[in-house]
Amino acid sequence: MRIDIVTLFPEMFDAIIENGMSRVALEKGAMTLQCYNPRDETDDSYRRVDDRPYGGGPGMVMMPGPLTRCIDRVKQSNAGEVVYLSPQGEKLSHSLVSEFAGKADLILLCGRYEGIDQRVIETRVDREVSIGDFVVAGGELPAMLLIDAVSRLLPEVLGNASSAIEDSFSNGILDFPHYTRPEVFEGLEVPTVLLSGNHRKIEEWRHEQALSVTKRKRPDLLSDE
Ligand code: 4GS
Repeated sequence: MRIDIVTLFPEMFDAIIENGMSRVALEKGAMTLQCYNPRDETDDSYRRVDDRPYGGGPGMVMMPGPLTRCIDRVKQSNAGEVVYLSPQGEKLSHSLVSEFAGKADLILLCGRYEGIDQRVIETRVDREVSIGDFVVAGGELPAMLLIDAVSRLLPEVLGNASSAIEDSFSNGILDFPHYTRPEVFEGLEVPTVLLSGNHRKIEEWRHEQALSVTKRKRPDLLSDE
Protein backbone atom coordinates (compact mmCIF):
# COMPACT_ATOMS: atom_id res chain seq x y z
CA MET A 1 0.00 0.00 0.00
CA ARG A 2 1.28 3.41 -1.02
CA ILE A 3 0.35 6.32 1.26
CA ASP A 4 1.40 9.85 0.33
CA ILE A 5 0.85 12.69 2.77
CA VAL A 6 0.47 16.40 2.07
CA THR A 7 1.64 18.21 5.20
CA LEU A 8 3.41 21.33 6.45
CA PHE A 9 4.94 19.19 9.25
CA PRO A 10 6.54 16.11 7.67
CA GLU A 11 8.83 15.61 10.71
CA MET A 12 5.80 14.72 12.83
CA PHE A 13 5.46 11.50 10.83
CA ASP A 14 8.82 10.29 12.17
CA ALA A 15 6.81 9.15 15.18
CA ILE A 16 5.03 6.44 13.17
CA ILE A 17 7.93 5.79 10.76
CA GLU A 18 10.22 4.92 13.66
CA ASN A 19 7.78 3.11 15.96
CA GLY A 20 5.11 0.47 16.23
CA MET A 21 3.21 -1.60 13.68
CA SER A 22 3.52 1.17 11.09
CA ARG A 23 7.30 0.76 11.31
CA VAL A 24 6.91 -3.03 10.89
CA ALA A 25 4.67 -2.49 7.85
CA LEU A 26 7.28 -0.17 6.30
CA GLU A 27 10.16 -2.57 7.02
CA LYS A 28 8.25 -5.44 5.46
CA GLY A 29 7.49 -3.38 2.38
CA ALA A 30 3.74 -3.79 3.02
CA MET A 31 3.37 -0.01 3.07
CA THR A 32 5.25 3.07 1.86
CA LEU A 33 4.94 6.58 3.30
CA GLN A 34 6.05 9.73 1.59
CA CYS A 35 5.47 13.31 2.73
CA TYR A 36 5.02 16.29 0.42
CA ASN A 37 5.26 19.83 1.77
CA PRO A 38 3.08 22.59 0.26
CA ARG A 39 5.75 25.04 1.42
CA ASP A 40 7.99 23.61 -1.30
CA GLU A 41 5.36 24.75 -3.85
CA THR A 42 5.40 28.44 -2.87
CA ASP A 43 6.72 31.08 -5.24
CA ASP A 44 7.39 34.01 -2.92
CA SER A 45 10.53 34.57 -0.87
CA TYR A 46 8.61 34.22 2.41
CA ARG A 47 7.36 30.78 1.33
CA ARG A 48 3.86 31.69 2.49
CA VAL A 49 1.24 28.97 2.65
CA ASP A 50 -1.50 30.78 4.61
CA ASP A 51 -3.42 34.05 4.41
CA ARG A 52 -6.22 35.92 6.18
CA PRO A 53 -9.78 34.70 5.68
CA TYR A 54 -12.08 36.61 3.31
CA GLY A 55 -14.98 37.94 5.36
CA GLY A 56 -12.72 38.45 8.37
CA GLY A 57 -12.47 36.55 11.59
CA PRO A 58 -9.72 34.95 13.59
CA GLY A 59 -6.89 32.76 12.33
CA MET A 60 -5.47 31.99 8.94
CA VAL A 61 -6.50 29.79 6.02
CA MET A 62 -4.24 27.61 3.86
CA MET A 63 -3.98 29.21 0.41
CA PRO A 64 -5.19 27.14 -2.55
CA GLY A 65 -2.15 27.72 -4.81
CA PRO A 66 0.68 25.91 -2.98
CA LEU A 67 -1.74 23.25 -1.74
CA THR A 68 -3.18 22.33 -5.15
CA ARG A 69 0.27 22.35 -6.78
CA CYS A 70 1.44 19.97 -4.04
CA ILE A 71 -1.61 17.68 -4.40
CA ASP A 72 -1.24 17.62 -8.19
CA ARG A 73 2.41 16.63 -7.84
CA VAL A 74 1.45 13.73 -5.58
CA LYS A 75 -1.29 12.65 -7.99
CA GLN A 76 1.35 12.09 -10.70
CA SER A 77 2.52 8.98 -8.83
CA ASN A 78 -0.49 8.08 -6.67
CA ALA A 79 -3.86 7.22 -8.22
CA GLY A 80 -5.64 6.87 -4.87
CA GLU A 81 -8.40 8.93 -3.34
CA VAL A 82 -7.52 12.26 -1.74
CA VAL A 83 -8.69 12.05 1.86
CA TYR A 84 -8.89 15.30 3.83
CA LEU A 85 -8.80 14.87 7.61
CA SER A 86 -11.38 17.27 9.06
CA PRO A 87 -14.18 17.47 11.63
CA GLN A 88 -16.64 17.72 8.69
CA GLY A 89 -15.76 14.20 7.59
CA GLU A 90 -17.28 10.77 7.96
CA LYS A 91 -16.39 9.42 11.40
CA LEU A 92 -13.42 7.03 11.33
CA SER A 93 -14.46 3.48 12.28
CA HIS A 94 -13.21 -0.08 12.02
CA SER A 95 -15.12 -0.59 8.78
CA LEU A 96 -13.58 2.56 7.25
CA VAL A 97 -10.09 1.53 8.42
CA SER A 98 -10.44 -1.92 6.85
CA GLU A 99 -11.75 -0.37 3.65
CA PHE A 100 -8.62 1.81 3.45
CA ALA A 101 -6.41 -1.18 4.28
CA GLY A 102 -7.72 -2.86 1.14
CA LYS A 103 -6.59 -0.03 -1.14
CA ALA A 104 -3.32 0.12 -3.09
CA ASP A 105 -3.03 3.92 -3.07
CA LEU A 106 -4.10 6.68 -0.70
CA ILE A 107 -3.38 10.41 -0.43
CA LEU A 108 -3.85 12.05 2.98
CA LEU A 109 -4.29 15.81 3.15
CA CYS A 110 -3.46 17.49 6.47
CA GLY A 111 -4.80 20.97 7.21
CA ARG A 112 -3.46 23.52 9.66
CA TYR A 113 -4.74 26.85 11.02
CA GLU A 114 -8.52 27.35 10.58
CA GLY A 115 -8.48 24.97 7.63
CA ILE A 116 -7.97 24.98 3.86
CA ASP A 117 -9.58 27.11 1.13
CA GLN A 118 -12.97 25.59 0.22
CA ARG A 119 -12.04 25.51 -3.47
CA VAL A 120 -9.34 22.91 -2.73
CA ILE A 121 -12.01 20.69 -1.16
CA GLU A 122 -14.29 21.21 -4.17
CA THR A 123 -11.66 20.47 -6.80
CA ARG A 124 -9.19 18.03 -5.23
CA VAL A 125 -10.72 16.20 -2.25
CA ASP A 126 -12.56 12.92 -2.82
CA ARG A 127 -13.48 12.24 0.74
CA GLU A 128 -13.39 13.81 4.23
CA VAL A 129 -12.68 11.73 7.31
CA SER A 130 -12.96 12.82 10.96
CA ILE A 131 -11.40 11.17 14.01
CA GLY A 132 -14.15 12.55 16.24
CA ASP A 133 -16.24 15.53 17.27
CA PHE A 134 -13.44 17.73 18.57
CA VAL A 135 -10.86 20.04 17.03
CA VAL A 136 -7.12 19.40 16.95
CA ALA A 137 -4.44 21.86 15.82
CA GLY A 138 -3.63 20.04 12.60
CA GLY A 139 -4.58 17.07 10.45
CA GLU A 140 -1.25 15.34 11.07
CA LEU A 141 -2.23 13.43 14.23
CA PRO A 142 -5.54 12.32 12.65
CA ALA A 143 -3.59 11.12 9.57
CA MET A 144 -1.11 9.24 11.77
CA LEU A 145 -3.97 7.66 13.67
CA LEU A 146 -5.47 6.42 10.41
CA ILE A 147 -2.11 5.09 9.19
CA ASP A 148 -1.47 3.33 12.51
CA ALA A 149 -4.87 1.64 12.38
CA VAL A 150 -4.49 0.68 8.69
CA SER A 151 -0.92 -0.62 8.97
CA ARG A 152 -1.79 -3.20 11.62
CA LEU A 153 -4.45 -4.67 9.30
CA LEU A 154 -2.17 -5.17 6.28
CA PRO A 155 -1.96 -8.90 5.56
CA GLU A 156 1.84 -8.94 5.30
CA VAL A 157 2.26 -7.55 8.82
CA LEU A 158 3.26 -10.30 11.21
CA GLY A 159 0.84 -11.70 13.72
CA ASN A 160 -2.05 -10.49 11.64
CA ALA A 161 -3.56 -13.74 10.62
CA SER A 162 -5.12 -14.09 14.04
CA SER A 163 -4.55 -10.99 16.14
CA ALA A 164 -6.26 -8.39 13.92
CA ILE A 165 -9.13 -10.74 13.18
CA GLU A 166 -9.74 -11.49 16.83
CA ASP A 167 -9.62 -7.80 17.67
CA SER A 168 -12.16 -5.67 19.27
CA PHE A 169 -14.50 -4.35 16.56
CA SER A 170 -13.61 -6.83 13.84
CA ASN A 171 -16.62 -8.68 15.25
CA GLY A 172 -18.45 -5.48 16.14
CA ILE A 173 -18.08 -5.79 19.91
CA LEU A 174 -15.51 -4.85 22.56
CA ASP A 175 -12.52 -6.96 23.55
CA PHE A 176 -12.49 -9.59 26.32
CA PRO A 177 -10.21 -9.07 29.38
CA HIS A 178 -6.58 -10.17 29.09
CA TYR A 179 -4.28 -11.65 31.72
CA THR A 180 -0.61 -12.56 31.88
CA ARG A 181 1.84 -13.65 34.60
CA PRO A 182 1.85 -13.68 37.58
CA GLU A 183 -1.10 -15.92 38.41
CA VAL A 184 -1.80 -13.85 41.52
CA PHE A 185 -1.23 -10.08 41.51
CA GLU A 186 -2.04 -7.99 44.59
CA GLY A 187 -4.27 -10.83 45.74
CA LEU A 188 -6.19 -10.95 42.45
CA GLU A 189 -6.25 -14.32 40.69
CA VAL A 190 -6.37 -15.04 36.97
CA PRO A 191 -9.77 -16.60 36.12
CA THR A 192 -9.27 -20.35 36.45
CA VAL A 193 -10.79 -21.16 33.06
CA LEU A 194 -7.77 -19.47 31.42
CA LEU A 195 -5.44 -21.94 33.20
CA SER A 196 -7.56 -24.97 32.28
CA GLY A 197 -6.08 -25.64 28.86
CA ASN A 198 -9.63 -26.26 27.60
CA HIS A 199 -9.64 -24.11 24.46
CA ARG A 200 -13.34 -24.54 23.72
CA LYS A 201 -14.24 -23.41 27.27
CA ILE A 202 -11.77 -20.51 27.02
CA GLU A 203 -13.30 -19.31 23.75
CA GLU A 204 -16.78 -19.54 25.29
CA TRP A 205 -15.69 -17.57 28.36
CA ARG A 206 -14.00 -14.89 26.28
CA HIS A 207 -17.08 -14.46 24.09
CA GLU A 208 -19.35 -14.16 27.15
CA GLN A 209 -16.99 -11.61 28.70
CA ALA A 210 -16.81 -9.61 25.47
CA LEU A 211 -20.60 -9.54 25.25
CA SER A 212 -21.12 -8.51 28.88
CA VAL A 213 -18.47 -5.77 28.76
CA THR A 214 -20.07 -4.46 25.56
CA LYS A 215 -23.55 -4.56 27.13
CA ARG A 216 -22.25 -2.62 30.12
CA LYS A 217 -19.92 -0.06 28.48
CA ARG A 218 -21.18 0.31 24.90
CA PRO A 219 -24.78 -0.94 24.62
CA ASP A 220 -25.12 1.12 21.42
CA LEU A 221 -22.84 -1.38 19.65
CA LEU A 222 -25.34 -4.18 20.30
CA SER A 223 -28.56 -2.28 19.55
CA ASP A 224 -27.46 -0.54 16.33
CA GLU A 225 -28.30 -2.16 12.98
C1 4GS B 1 -9.78 16.85 12.65
C2 4GS B 1 -10.66 15.95 13.25
C3 4GS B 1 -9.52 18.25 13.09
C4 4GS B 1 -9.56 21.33 11.96
C5 4GS B 1 -7.14 20.69 11.81
C6 4GS B 1 -9.13 22.77 12.06
C7 4GS B 1 -6.80 22.16 11.91
C8 4GS B 1 -8.47 20.41 12.47
N1 4GS B 1 -9.25 16.26 11.61
N2 4GS B 1 -10.61 14.83 12.54
N3 4GS B 1 -7.88 22.97 11.37
N4 4GS B 1 -11.43 16.11 14.34
N5 4GS B 1 -8.82 19.03 12.21
O1 4GS B 1 -9.89 18.65 14.17
O2 4GS B 1 -9.75 15.01 11.54
